[in-house]
Amino acid sequence: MLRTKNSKYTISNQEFKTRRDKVLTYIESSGLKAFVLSSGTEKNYSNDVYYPFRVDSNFYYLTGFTESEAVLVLEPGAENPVRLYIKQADENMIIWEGERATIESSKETYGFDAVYDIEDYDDSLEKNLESDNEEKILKFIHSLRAIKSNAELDIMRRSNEIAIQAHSMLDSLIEVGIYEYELEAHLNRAFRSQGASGWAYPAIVAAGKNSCILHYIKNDQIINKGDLVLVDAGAEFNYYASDITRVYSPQNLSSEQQDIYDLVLGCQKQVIEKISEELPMKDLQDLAEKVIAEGLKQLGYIKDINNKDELKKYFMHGIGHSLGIDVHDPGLDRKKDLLMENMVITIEPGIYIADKAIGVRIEDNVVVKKNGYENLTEGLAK
Ligand SMILES: [Mn+2]
Repeated sequence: MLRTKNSKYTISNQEFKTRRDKVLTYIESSGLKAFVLSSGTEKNYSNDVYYPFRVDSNFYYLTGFTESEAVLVLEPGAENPVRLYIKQADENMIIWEGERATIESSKETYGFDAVYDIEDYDDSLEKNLESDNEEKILKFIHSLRAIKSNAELDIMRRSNEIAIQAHSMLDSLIEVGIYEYELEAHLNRAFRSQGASGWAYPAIVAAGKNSCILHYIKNDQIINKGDLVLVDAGAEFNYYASDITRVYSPQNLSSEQQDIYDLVLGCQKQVIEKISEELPMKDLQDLAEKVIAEGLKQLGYIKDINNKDELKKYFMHGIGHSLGIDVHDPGLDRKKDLLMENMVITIEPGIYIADKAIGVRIEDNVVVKKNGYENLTEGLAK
């Protein structure tokens, strides 16, 4: 039943083609020559073991092709403007690793103008391209990636559903004496068993003082009585990330913990309510900083609500970021860009009081709409 459900979340070959056409038009109208992009190479883990391959995000966005050591060339003036070079499997590779795409299958499936073996790739074109121009084209691709299509939004809704289901069981699993990695193991099992490829980023399961380490991923400590446990974990489903943070505890919160929790949650709700097309992303940051500064002053943690240095000791990161094929998706400059319809952003205020081992961050994934928003993480209690 689950497999049937997941199989309807796909991006059509026509959509991938439309994206390439937009980039071809951009290259041509900007007077540039061509764009060359690699799908990436297998990365060594140790000795003869390799990490599972994950295709380059821009390459995936333009092709839907997910194998390693392929090269895409977009060259508007050429006889074949869209060319793909792929590494085909020889007999020995088929025995050890299985089939790979072939020239025939790739031409048929993806609609490129021409597909060749990577052995026939000649890098003289690539060598003559100016890196500044390639940067410009990349920036254009990022601007496309920032605005999600309906098909992408469907996939991101599903990615959130999977992560919500994974998080929603943590309340009943958490108890004093278990280890952080036990919750991590549950999350990874829940992602994979629902058809996600796995995590979108290594899960942060941070108990007690670890909750104040922003990118804590060791996850090897015991959960003690009185600990808050900050869990920042999302799935990657069909190449799209979810990115959700909740705070759990094996018992009721102390009044000190509760005060901080309520402040972060109140802030998050206010920020989300403000989301709408054409609002500068920076306004959301300013609002979050204002609400948290006022709250921290009331609770006696800071003296001056206008002193940014004082505030930064407790709230030192951005209110959110673009989300998509990458968990920190490109294409949205948080300092100067306006929110646009169908951008997907995270809203994740946090307060970290290291000497009291209180770290609270609450993070939802939200689609920007013309006059408001759609919260993809609505289904998860907070
Ligand atoms: Mn995030």
